Amino acid sequence: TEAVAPAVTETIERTLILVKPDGVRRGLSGEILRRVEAKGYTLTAVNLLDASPELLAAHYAEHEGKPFYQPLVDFMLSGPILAVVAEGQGVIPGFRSLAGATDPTAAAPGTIRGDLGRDWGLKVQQNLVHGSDSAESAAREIALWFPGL
Ligand code: IDP
Repeated sequence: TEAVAPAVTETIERTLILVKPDGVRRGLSGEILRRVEAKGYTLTAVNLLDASPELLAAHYAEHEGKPFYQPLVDFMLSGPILAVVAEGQGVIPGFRSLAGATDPTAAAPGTIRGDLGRDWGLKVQQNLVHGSDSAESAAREIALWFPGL
């Protein structure tokens, strides 16, 4: 009888990363993706696009009605966004950790927001990046930004 290798089912974890318009405008896309790759994650899809209001409404549905919602959507419409799917073990919390705290003024040095960001906006935190916050969000957001993937 042949030895049967144990079935190692590795779940491929994926997250959606967005380099927001401030990051693209400031020429930080390469630096941000460099940090993601240097951590050991793999980029599996990238797309530079001008997001539509409909896409942003779906993406930020959970924030609808909050005071920063409309300024946030307007900011995300202000220029191209680099949408990226990154893959790797623990990539969802791992990228959140690389990104740092939502408020770039408070974000720790060593993080993307802490090293490269500061609060450029009056009504919205222009904090360079978005990263999915859970497996459910990642699946939902990847389907929105990369239909067909
Ligand atoms: P996250 O991007 O760190 O996950 P969320 O709470 O999901 O933060 O908020 C989405 C985005 O909305 C933030 O990245 C930031 O750009 C903006 N935002 C969140 N909270 C505030 C706020 O209190 N004032 C202004 N902008 C905010």
